[in-house]
Amino acid sequence: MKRLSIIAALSLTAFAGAAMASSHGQGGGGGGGGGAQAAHFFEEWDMNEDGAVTLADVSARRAEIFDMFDLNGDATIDAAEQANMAQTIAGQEENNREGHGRNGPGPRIHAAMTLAYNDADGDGLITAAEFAAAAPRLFAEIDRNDDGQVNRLDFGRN
Ligand SMILES: [Ca+2]
Ligand SMILES: [Ca+2]
Ligand SMILES: [Ca+2]
Repeated sequence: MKRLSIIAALSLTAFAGAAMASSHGQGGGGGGGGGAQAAHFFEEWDMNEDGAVTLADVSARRAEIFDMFDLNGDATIDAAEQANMAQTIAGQEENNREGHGRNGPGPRIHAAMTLAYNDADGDGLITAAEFAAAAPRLFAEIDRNDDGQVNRLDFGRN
């Protein structure tokens, strides 16, 4: 299971790299990347592949992400593991700035992986329980039209 998640993360990185390469050198040709960006989002977050991302999908995917970054498997993401996570996110953000991902939920999803977002008891550690508890908050942020699912209607300019 953990192995699968890591492979998924690696393929995500590869995808971002390819997107960066293909858009490199173009100015800010707005709008064009929306379709690919949405497809990528669903590929990663629509866990039961029914065409919509629900709170259940987000919770399931975040549980996988937690396991992926909990390198020593102690159900806590400690400072060292947070540093690794921050580095991974920074790399993805950099790719997104190159032309895809600006209008989608990516930045919010990344923000929701930080210590500040998840550390409810302020002890500097992100426990599995804290990470799970933050999922509904993230979901409410990315479900812009508040219909209980994130779909293409929730992608857009603002
Ligand atoms: Ca789904
Ligand atoms: Ca850990
Ligand atoms: Ca904590």
